[in-house]
Amino acid sequence: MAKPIRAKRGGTKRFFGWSALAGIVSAAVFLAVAELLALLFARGGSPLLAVGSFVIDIVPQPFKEFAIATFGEYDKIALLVGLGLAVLIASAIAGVLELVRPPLGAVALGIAGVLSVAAVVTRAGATAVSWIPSVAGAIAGAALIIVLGRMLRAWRTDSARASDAASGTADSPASGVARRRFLLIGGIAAAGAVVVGIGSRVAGATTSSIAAIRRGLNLPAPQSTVTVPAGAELDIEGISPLYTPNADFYRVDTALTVPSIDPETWRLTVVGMVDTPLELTFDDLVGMGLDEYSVTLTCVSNEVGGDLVGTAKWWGVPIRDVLRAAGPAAGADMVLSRSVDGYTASTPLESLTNDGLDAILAVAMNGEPLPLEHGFPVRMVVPGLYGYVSATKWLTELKVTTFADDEAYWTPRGYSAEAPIKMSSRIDTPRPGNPVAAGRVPIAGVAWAQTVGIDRVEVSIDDGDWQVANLSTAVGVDTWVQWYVDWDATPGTHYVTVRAVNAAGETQTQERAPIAPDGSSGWQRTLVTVT
Ligand SMILES: Nc1nc2c(c(=O)[nH]1)N[C@H]1C(S)=C(S)[C@@H](COP(=O)(O)O)O[C@H]1N2
Ligand SMILES: [Mo]
Repeated sequence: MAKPIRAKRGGTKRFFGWSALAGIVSAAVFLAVAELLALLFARGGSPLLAVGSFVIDIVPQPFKEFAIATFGEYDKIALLVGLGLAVLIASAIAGVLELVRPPLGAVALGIAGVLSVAAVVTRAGATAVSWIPSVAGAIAGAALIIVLGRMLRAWRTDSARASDAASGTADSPASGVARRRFLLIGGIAAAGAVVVGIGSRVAGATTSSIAAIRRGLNLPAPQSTVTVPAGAELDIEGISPLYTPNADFYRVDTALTVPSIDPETWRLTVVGMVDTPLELTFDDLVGMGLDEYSVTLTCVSNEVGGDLVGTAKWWGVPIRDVLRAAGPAAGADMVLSRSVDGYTASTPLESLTNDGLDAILAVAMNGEPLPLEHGFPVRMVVPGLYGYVSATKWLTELKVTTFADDEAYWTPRGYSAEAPIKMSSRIDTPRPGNPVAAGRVPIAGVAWAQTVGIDRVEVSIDDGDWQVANLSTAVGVDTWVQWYVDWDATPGTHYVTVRAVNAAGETQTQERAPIAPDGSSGWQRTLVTVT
């Protein structure tokens, strides 16, 4: 008769499920212990964040572009969810291994501990104690998986005995003891891990103290402010505002958590090929006198027609003044700027020392201290260069060096070491997929050619003649301009194409280029439906 064997098989399957759960609970205890210790005394020792940051640094470029294109601003959340799923699956497998081949499950958790130590100690800002949370977490997780594995095997033995005796009936009273123990210990561990882990992560992630310091920060008024001429801002529904509100300003960076920096302890060091290495405090910097600058920032990842571009009024100090005090040595041609999170950018020295170019150390954005996610307390802003080679947020060091000797974060990852912003124009309205009613319809948008200025914007409807658009009055060459044409829209579908001409008389290139290695190009052409 086959019945007892079938019953046994079914029982084994059930234990696979319990063992997978035991693995997941053990991994949760690993992470919870590590998060708690990281919160208490080893900031930056969080294995989940360190491994996440490590993954961000090593994933191939096309994958990163896919992530940004698919998840946009939520790319980091998507990464954490993906990482969480991977941890879930791996820990379930570890649990099953511990059931069938002890102590392989514990070994797997040990390996996870080694990997997270490796990720933690190689992060920028790692300290002598950063490894402790990962090691302690791995020990706790491995101990638990061994204990739960033993209890589970005891339960299985009991239940097999019982089923031999009673031919497939449920667990005997004897097996109830092992089962209850397993469920009790596992349940307590699971609940504890959830409470401690989530509590520590939330507490660790709150930057409320720095947010409060930022709110209480009183910056001196700038010595000069930007004059916005009459006619600089057009009143057209759907066009980008001249100045992008901070809350709407695009954000691009590799930081999984926003660095929390107290301006009191912030220091900027100027090192490398200089006569006099410098160290500046926040007060030193602000004490040099702030001025207001209007600059349009652009990301190299901005596709034609894309929204990774924005304009703000920045308060800051010219970088040339700081560099002059340090005295760059002959032969230097690059400044490698470094963020507290280890991110680096390579900016041509000439772009930072040139008297005609307002490269600044910025401390305020649109009249308030830099928002935390935009680089509080100090970032760079350099007109005319894509953000990844110039706009280092959470700035902490300027190293005067050469392109031959030093390499920035994105250089070995498929992007050019030097990257001036390509002139571009964008249609803000009408938008594809938003049909408009026939009649007078404004076609409007923005165009930018930082350091040179926009001379003209031209629009073509259905590949007809180029019409010259009306321009807003320019604030300056580093700020985008708004443009519009009045269109007598007739029912049907129409193509609208835009191109710009800069103040040097050059026409925006029609040639399509992808964002890597040094920025997209081509004319935006959209399909508009008129009803
Ligand atoms: N520390 C740090 N600074 C950084 C980056 C980064 O990843 N880390 N990204 C750069 C890139 S690619 C761009 S486009 C700008 C974006 O600045 P924003 O997020 O304030 O718009 O910041 C630059 N500064
Ligand atoms: Mo960027």
